[in-house]
Amino acid sequence: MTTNSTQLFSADFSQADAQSIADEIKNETGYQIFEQALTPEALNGLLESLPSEQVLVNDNRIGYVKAYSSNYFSHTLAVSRNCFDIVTSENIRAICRKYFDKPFRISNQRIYETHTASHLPWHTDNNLQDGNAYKGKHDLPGLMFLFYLSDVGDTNPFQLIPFSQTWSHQNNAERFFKESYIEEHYGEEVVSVRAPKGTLIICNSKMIHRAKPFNNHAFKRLTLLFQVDEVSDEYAGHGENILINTSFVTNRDPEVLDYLGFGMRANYPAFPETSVATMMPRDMLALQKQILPKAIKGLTIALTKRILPGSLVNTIRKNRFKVSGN
Ligand SMILES: O=C(O)CCC(=O)C(=O)O
Ligand SMILES: [Fe+2]
Repeated sequence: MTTNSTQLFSADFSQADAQSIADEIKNETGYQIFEQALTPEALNGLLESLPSEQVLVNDNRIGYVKAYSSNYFSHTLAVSRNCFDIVTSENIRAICRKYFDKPFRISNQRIYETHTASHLPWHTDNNLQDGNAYKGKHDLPGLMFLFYLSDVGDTNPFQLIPFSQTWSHQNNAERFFKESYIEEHYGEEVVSVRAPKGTLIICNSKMIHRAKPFNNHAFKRLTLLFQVDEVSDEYAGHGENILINTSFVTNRDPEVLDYLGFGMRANYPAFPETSVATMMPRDMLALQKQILPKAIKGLTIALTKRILPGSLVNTIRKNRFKVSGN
């Protein structure tokens, strides 16, 4: 239950045995799928809690960023109570508890929209970084949780290769797998997850997966993804900076705080790295339209203050004070 007493998960997922899920992911196929694991209320609540896709400039709120064709909302736990409740839920942590033999923590989380132009090739998620840059693979146990927030059919399903967590290390020198190699050797085994929104996919982080490439500029898939990795001295600082709204942390059980990474180093910046330079021309144009009226207002005020004599500005201020009383 959340603070609003919304039932987060379907009976199917709530009642599933955490040990069996952990065993399947660790020792068997490497993944589990729960169709519509989120209840419609939880899904709608989550969608409503997301900020608008407007890019924020000199604004203290936290919103989406644009990395070329894709939109990312990288600080879900700072903004959305609904995301926080899902990510820290007892059901999710129970699976982690059974899966990990050692301490574990969230190493990243985000909501994003896939786009036809940004294709991520076959890969695993047991990655190390040096700042923003990919540095190589690690061998720590890890879990990847992915919730579809859009209905997914033949266009852009998440794809995985069952059991690939047992042999993916053979390619550890490379970040990605060659399309032709996967197609030739494992083409028949690929599982494409066509499923309604609210569906949860849990994978071993060493499993080979990708978002199936697609060619439809109008299609967008909204997804919540987070990853939980074992904590290890060898890779101290492994994980992204995570911002959290402190008012969400109503359960201060040490297990929850450790899981969120309180007091632990996190050396990676939030993904993805963006600036105005990673915006597409149409987004830059939309941004100009958004900020131009405010920029003109700000400039007019600044100019007026410069032109008018100081005594007159003070008189106007005093009169405003009298009228508004503040
Ligand atoms: O959204 C997807 O289908 C996969 C995303 C993914 O694998 C990743 O971001 O590492
Ligand atoms: Fe991935």
